[in-house]
Amino acid sequence: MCGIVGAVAQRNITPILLEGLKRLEYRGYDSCGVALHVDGQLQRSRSTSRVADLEHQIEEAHLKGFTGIAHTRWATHGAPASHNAHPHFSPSTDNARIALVHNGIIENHDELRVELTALGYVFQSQTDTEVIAHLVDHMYNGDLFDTVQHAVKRLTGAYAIAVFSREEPHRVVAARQGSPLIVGLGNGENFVASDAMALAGTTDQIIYLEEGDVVDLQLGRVWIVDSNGKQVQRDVKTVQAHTGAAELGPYRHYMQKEIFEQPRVIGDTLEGVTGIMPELFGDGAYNVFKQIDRVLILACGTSYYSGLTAKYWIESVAKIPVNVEIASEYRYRDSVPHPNTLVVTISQSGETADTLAGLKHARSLGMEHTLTICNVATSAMVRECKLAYITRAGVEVGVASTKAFTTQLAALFLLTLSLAQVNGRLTDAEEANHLKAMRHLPVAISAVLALEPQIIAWAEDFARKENALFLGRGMHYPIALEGALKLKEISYIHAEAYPAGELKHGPLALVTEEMPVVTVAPNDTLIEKLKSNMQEVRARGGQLYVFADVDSRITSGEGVHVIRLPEHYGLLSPILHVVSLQLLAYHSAVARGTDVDKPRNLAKSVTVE
Ligand code: HGA
Repeated sequence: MCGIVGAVAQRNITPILLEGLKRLEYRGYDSCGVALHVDGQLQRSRSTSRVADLEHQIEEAHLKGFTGIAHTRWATHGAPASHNAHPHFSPSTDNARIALVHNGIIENHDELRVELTALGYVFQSQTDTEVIAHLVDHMYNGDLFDTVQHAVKRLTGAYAIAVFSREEPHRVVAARQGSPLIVGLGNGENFVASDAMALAGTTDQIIYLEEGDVVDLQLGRVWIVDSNGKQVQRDVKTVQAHTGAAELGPYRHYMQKEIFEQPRVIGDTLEGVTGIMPELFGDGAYNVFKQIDRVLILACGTSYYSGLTAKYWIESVAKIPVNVEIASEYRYRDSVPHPNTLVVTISQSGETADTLAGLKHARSLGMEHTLTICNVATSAMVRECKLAYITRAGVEVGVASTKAFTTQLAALFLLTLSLAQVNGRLTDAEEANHLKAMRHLPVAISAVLALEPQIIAWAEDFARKENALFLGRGMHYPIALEGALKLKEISYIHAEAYPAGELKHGPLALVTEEMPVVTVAPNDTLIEKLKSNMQEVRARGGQLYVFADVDSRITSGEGVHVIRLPEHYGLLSPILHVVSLQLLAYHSAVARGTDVDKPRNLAKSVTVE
């Protein structure tokens, strides 16, 4: 969350900074801003609207410069207001010497604020970031690189920062600890950014900074020191970053486009998989899979639900016990580690701060067998894990994850089969059947997408509700959880999901005629139990909205609305059922007129705790 771009060049850099911000907007969109070195002064423009508005302001003000920094914010400390937008200036707005942008949280900001206030600094914002700007100004000794190296020693918490000084017009200094930051190398110009995508089209020569690094960017030189102040060489990688999202085409929102891309991206994710083998996850996977006797999955949000689905798969097919943990909880709790654990992290961006910290924590407990399911091959998560499967969902713009989720499920199903094979639990015939089913997934998903008109009709009803319940059983319980999450994050309708058997233990008290109850009803071994749970809802007047499989013998009637999925899909059924729930959430949000691709208070990539 929060996106940073900075540049030192011999040409006007505002187009580069603005383009970078547009590509980083997925990280946060509460506010944005740019600061430039202009004729010996620091000048800044900030907006609480989108980057397009900032661009307009900058054009109007004819703001141009050769050195500068820019930021798109997801507020942690202080409201998303103009005075809290980055860049922050020090010592004051009128007499600025230092400009600074930050991604992360400074945990000792209160005590630093007290100290700096006593020194005469006047704070203009409620952010934790502003303390860094004043601290750098206070410690400034004419050499910004040296100053920042000393200043960051006073910070606790997480940061990626980029800073420049009025007094050193051709220099930007940046540092990272706990938040991502890359350097882009140009010809007589250099750049810094939160990710390589921000610089696509400007440079593909990328250095991934490591924890504790401080970097000095000048026109013809990039100098990096590690946390001990020792000069270090970091590898330069040629990175073909995606240039962002393609055109919307016939779709109204990126989320809708991404839902409809699922047949293709699942096909892409499985492309080249001609047989099940551990090496799909990297060299050495066979040995790792042979050594482990349990799996620990760490993830957050939607990725956590893909992990929960995988637990059902791995335990029933590979017969290996699986524990799925919310990464932000796992990292802080006392757990019982075991060296024979395969630690699996799941993250779309590969940057999720809590999941990265969970992984680090697991390693510190002696669990060295690590594997990630990730959509970004160059991400920290992939670099940190020994094994990986890179999903090929492509760039996902909508904040509410759709195609990233289903491609994760496809990868996790491959993991299930690979573990089963190494564990002696996958016959050749079973392998062939599973592969056939996986290859058919794009067609099967397309058939679910064709249900959109019926789902739109339901969404009209949902748009008028303030609450909804989602029910599922077995491996469709995590799908119900994901459906409820989708609905709440984009339509702002309060939604909760329960395993259907839990209803009578509490949530049934909420059921009235006003309560829509979405039921995921595949034709599996639990269908009769689920039908009884549905009766319990009907008996209390609840309105059932049932996604049933074609052959599940559930019929529409008073208070029972049924949409039939075209086929029953066995173990892969969660991948089909979630698509119908994505469409329901999407169309409910559209009917309510929300900002579907950028829902309030959220961001796409969660790089703070
Ligand atoms: N703490 C800073 C930066 C927030 C951030 O990195 N969000 O992802 C602020 O609130 O401005």
